[in-house]
Amino acid sequence: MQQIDGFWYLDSFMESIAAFRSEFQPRTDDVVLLTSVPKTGTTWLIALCHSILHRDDKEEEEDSLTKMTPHELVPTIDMFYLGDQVQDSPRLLHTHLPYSCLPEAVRSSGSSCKLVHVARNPKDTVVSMWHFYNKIFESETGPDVTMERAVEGFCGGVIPYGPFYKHVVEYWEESRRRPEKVLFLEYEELCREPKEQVRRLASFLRKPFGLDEDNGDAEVEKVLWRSSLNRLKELEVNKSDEGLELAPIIPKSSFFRKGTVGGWKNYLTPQMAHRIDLLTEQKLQGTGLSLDDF
Ligand code: PAP
Repeated sequence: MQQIDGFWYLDSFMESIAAFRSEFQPRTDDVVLLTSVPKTGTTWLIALCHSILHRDDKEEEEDSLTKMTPHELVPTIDMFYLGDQVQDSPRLLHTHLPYSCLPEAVRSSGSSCKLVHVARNPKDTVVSMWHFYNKIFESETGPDVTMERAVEGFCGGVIPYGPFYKHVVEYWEESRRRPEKVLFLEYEELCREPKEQVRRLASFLRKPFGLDEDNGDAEVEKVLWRSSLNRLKELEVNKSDEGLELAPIIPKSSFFRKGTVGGWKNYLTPQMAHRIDLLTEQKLQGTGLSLDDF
């Protein structure tokens, strides 16, 4: 990895990241850029936003989630920058870049280019990351990366697009400064109160649900079901161990696992958990953000 402006990036994406940062131009009133640290809820956020924005489309278009894996429907634009994307408005794009490293045109574009960030509690994020990288680099002798090493890297800030805390806090603070531009969601809140959070997300995307119990709630439920982990992980397109077209090393199935809150308890020792908790407290002190699990 290489460190630039305080953040770590995988060598293989450096060229694409540089092109995205220097060339990308948001279109007036049409870009929604989803942002996340890896393994904090990207796939869920993509599916939710896609389902919200396309819920009035004809059935076959609406359910493109059954035909394409979420990461192919909405590619991570900094990793695979192919120039100005041909997409209908509102364009839905995703990036793992931290706020301070986004293209200047995005940061200065006011609320026409909206950003939605999803954050997750750090312990489940580490464990999810550990599973993901070990799935990609599976070896016959067991995990290549031990949990000790994963926690060490995480706490030292040396993860792709890390340090984790600096990344999350940048979006959190920007969402407080400019709530009309940046919406900050938390994985745990989405799990705890999905209907309220999805309504919040839809309003932010300028596609609010009706307030009536019959239609409004039924629509919300439908979006939640379409985007649910249980449904997505059973779809043929997502079960495949075939790689993504733009990144053949990453199996499509690797984005879907347990999706639990607090699953870290099965993997982290009390010492590891304590170390992460102390760091979380220290790094989030005074920010008003807590990133708790439950
Ligand atoms: P990415 O950043 O590489 O795209 P991302 O989607 O952020 O990965 O994270 C994957 C996690 O989200 C996995 O969590 P786990 O390892 O703790 O299980 C995955 O199971 C979970 N996930 C994927 N899709 C959904 C979904 N539709 N709803 C809830 N959680 C999901």
